[in-house]
Amino acid sequence: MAEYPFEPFRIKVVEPIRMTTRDERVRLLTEAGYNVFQLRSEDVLIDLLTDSGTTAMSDQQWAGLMTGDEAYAGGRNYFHLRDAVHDIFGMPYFMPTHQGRAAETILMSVFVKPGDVVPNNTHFDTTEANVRVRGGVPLNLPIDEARDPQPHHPFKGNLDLRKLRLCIEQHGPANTPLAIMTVTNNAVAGQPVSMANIRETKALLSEYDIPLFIDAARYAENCYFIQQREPGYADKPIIGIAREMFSYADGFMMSAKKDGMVNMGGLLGMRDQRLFERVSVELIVHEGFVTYGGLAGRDLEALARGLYEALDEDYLAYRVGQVKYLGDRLAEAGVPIFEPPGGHAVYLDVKRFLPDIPQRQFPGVALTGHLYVEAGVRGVELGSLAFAHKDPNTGEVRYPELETVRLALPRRVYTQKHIDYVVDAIVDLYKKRLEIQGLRLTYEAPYLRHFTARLEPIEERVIEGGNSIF
Ligand code: P71
Repeated sequence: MAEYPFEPFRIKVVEPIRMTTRDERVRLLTEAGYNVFQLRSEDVLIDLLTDSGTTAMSDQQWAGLMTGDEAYAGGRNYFHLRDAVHDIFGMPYFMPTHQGRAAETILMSVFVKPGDVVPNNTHFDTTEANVRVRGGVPLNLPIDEARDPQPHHPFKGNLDLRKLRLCIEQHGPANTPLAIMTVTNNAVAGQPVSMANIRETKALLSEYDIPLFIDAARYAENCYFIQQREPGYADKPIIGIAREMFSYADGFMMSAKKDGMVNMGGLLGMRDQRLFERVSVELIVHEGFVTYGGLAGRDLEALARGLYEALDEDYLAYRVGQVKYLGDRLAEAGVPIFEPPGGHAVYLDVKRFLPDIPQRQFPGVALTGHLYVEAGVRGVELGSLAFAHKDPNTGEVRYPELETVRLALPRRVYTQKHIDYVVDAIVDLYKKRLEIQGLRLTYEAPYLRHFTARLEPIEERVIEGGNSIF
């Protein structure tokens, strides 16, 4: 294998990137309240904000759009999607939703009552918010190695079974309506979960009759890691690994905007017919009829095809290889990242990148802002802005263990040269890291505040040469 990931596709359609200057970007970021969610994408050179919904679809998917059947009920594309869901996930009941969080909302509305706890290897932001909105308590139970930024464990996304048992014993099975396994573990640097861990989690939950749901946004990438790293799976095809993985689950919810290879869409699947009947009611009230769930018929077709494309081994080798290439180049240059690189993104380790800025001053947001100004690259903070929360009893702010800036790679979008540009930009920024200073909030919303927050520099610091923006 070459030292760089081979891109197993040719480019048929291109989308121009608008060039910007540093001065322009300083102005734009200031207007955006130092929050890159408030930027226009046209003002970004390389957009690594998310791998969600940013996939380049294939010619087969675009061709599939033309076969869209836009009937209100029983459209043909629903049945294509149903066949794919049965084939890959083995779930007898499923429904499309417009995206992942809609599936979460519907699921939590039937499962969670105030005071319930919902354990997860680690909740991602929308799952956590959907539990909280129902008055529930989201609990994160990652293994201790998840905190270690060095590459000491092949499956740092795993759930800690000892913590899970303690949690159930402490809160009681009656107050634990479901448990979730997020694959890959997005809040833990996109790290994978092993098959053994999923199997053992299911076995433990069965003792208490608690259903296991898989948050399957990046399940194909997770299956690829299992094939590469877990003994006994090297010769198993990815689809076989996926079938085994979901055989341990009572259901799954999925943001199809990731490993569904589409720009919009979600899935909710389950084994239990009575549960399906209950969630169907919610779906029809909030999303649409069960054969389209808030999507157009053509979207269902693109998803039915995209699900298989994400399982292609040449594609996955390129996909995970591209992320690894970015991570390895940065690590070689001495930039602190979480190692090993995850499936969809490289996460900068902000506590080591900016050790002097405390979490209450949002060092990850400051770093994200500087990366945009210096290079036009948009990452996203996943740290004290996205995940800190106030303790409801004491009012004390709890900061997350990991403070990261995530560089998520859209699927099939950026070339080798784009990635090299990002590496050079971050290595340059690392040399200038002492110029970066903290921020304070000027506006925050009660839930998911990172999307809409506005911030300002804590003090104007004039750096010699006048090069600092903050
Ligand atoms: C991601 C996102 C979406 C996002 C989040 C924060 C900033 C920017 C973009 C969404 C997920 C996810 C997992 C594991 C459910 C959802 C919600 N991730 N589970 O990582 O990662 O799905 O966006 O389709 O509603 O950038 P949805």
